[in-house]
Amino acid sequence: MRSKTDPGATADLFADEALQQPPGREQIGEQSYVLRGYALPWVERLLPELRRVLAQSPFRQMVTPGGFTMSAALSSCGELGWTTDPTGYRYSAIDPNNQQPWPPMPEALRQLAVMAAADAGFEDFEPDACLINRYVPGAKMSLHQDKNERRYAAPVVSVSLGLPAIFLFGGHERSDTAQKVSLFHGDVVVWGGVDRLRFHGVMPIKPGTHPVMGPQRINLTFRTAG
Ligand code: MD3
Ligand code: FE
Repeated sequence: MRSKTDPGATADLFADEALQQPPGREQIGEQSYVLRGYALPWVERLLPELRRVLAQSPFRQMVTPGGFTMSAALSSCGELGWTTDPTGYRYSAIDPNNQQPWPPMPEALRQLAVMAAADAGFEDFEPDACLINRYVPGAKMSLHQDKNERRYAAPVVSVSLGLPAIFLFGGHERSDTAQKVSLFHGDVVVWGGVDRLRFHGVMPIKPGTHPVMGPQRINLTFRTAG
């Protein structure tokens, strides 16, 4: 080990960091990483599972407590799913559309999320909720914080499928300028630690048709909500 007084220490610090960042991993925050193309080898296994989940709990457009219909449509799988009603947003074990539990989280989805979290430095991720957002061209998600999860120590893992999106990654205040990060089919992003409560959103999806997913973007976000 070198000491801080070693004149080579600074250069080597950067060299070590470079070695810890395999190509394809981009750091976008202190504890946030884009894993480019990470989900690509999983897509063929994910899509039939996703189809099963959506047959049981189809996409629906939610109305915010303020009365606005969200442009992204939403479903969930796992022990907990995301719902809105006139009293507010919350996680629920029951899908209000059919009064049944949400579909179980398919094992392939869970494994992908746990592996991605570990590769980004978050061991022992135990997701109990997977939110599934569907964006058609023009759909967006305004800047917001995700604050309804019980514990913020756990990271959030997101998987992007289909049309590209420009992700907005802001700061801890709504007014902080947001950096723009392009997300493509197969990209996985892991957010955790000090970045967990940063404002974020998605710019309106540009018109197009993805060769595998068609004219849409689907985003899976895995969380420990309960
Ligand atoms: C960053 N979804 O569902 S990825 C959401 O692409 C959501 O569908 C976006 O924001 C999408 O809430 C963005 C997921 C994401 C989720 C939670 C985060 C990014 C995050 C929490 C902190 C920082
Ligand atoms: Fe969010």
